[in-house]
Amino acid sequence: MNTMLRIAVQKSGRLQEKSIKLLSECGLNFSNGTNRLKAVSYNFPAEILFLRDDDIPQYVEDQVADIGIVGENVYAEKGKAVDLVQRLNFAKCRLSIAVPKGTHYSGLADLAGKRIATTYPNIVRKFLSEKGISSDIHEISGSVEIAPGIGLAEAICDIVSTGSTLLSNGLKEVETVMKSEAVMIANPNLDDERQKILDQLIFRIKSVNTARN
Ligand code: PRT
Ligand code: ZN
Repeated sequence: MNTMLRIAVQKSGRLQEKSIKLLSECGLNFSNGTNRLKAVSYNFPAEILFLRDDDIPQYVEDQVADIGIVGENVYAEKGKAVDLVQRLNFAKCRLSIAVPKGTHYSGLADLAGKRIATTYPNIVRKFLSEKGISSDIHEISGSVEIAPGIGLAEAICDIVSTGSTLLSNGLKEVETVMKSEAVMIANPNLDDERQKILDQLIFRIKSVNTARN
């Protein structure tokens, strides 16, 4: 059996298409079935595993996959024992705190003791504690932007791209917690053969990104 690098890619969603596109620009050809669990490249020693983005850091830590492509926000939130090996220059966004438009806001101190709804409790907790602010963080799994409107929280922390979701929910962005883009993560204990394949792939990604800019 020849060694193959197992690459975890989002099964469907905002990262899926561009992740596949990047790999194919790197010259990896493989059966491109998004409904399948995996696809094997026939001209590069790699196979792609299609997974939910939230699960990818754990699978990479557990060596079910060797590397993966996720949003930096997911990498940071999960805090798994994986390395960020390459920034990928797509899916750019930011994780921001927002409050209802009519709320007076003069700085982070205003968030002390307030309820903040988010899908990213670990990132938010760390951000606020580094600033010496103690808030009440409510983890919710979706539709974070409606939380203030239904009386669940005074503020939210969510992914922002154009800002139109905040606007249409009557919210204003008041703090940027982190900037994010798609990143490649890797298990820190790859064997020599897999490490060599990864080095080759990263070399190609860098060439693709240089050609683009
Ligand atoms: O099903 P699965 O769990 O795999 O996917 P998912 O639904 O968790 O993730 P998905 O596909 O929505 O996003 C994957 C990654 O794309 C995120 O982790 C981010 O790193 C990145 N990304 C880039 C975004 C956005 N832009 C984005 N705009 N992720 C989410 N959004 C959402 C945001 O949550 C909010 O609801 O879009 C809305 C805000 O967009 P604007 O343009 O209105 O500001
Ligand atoms: Zn997800």
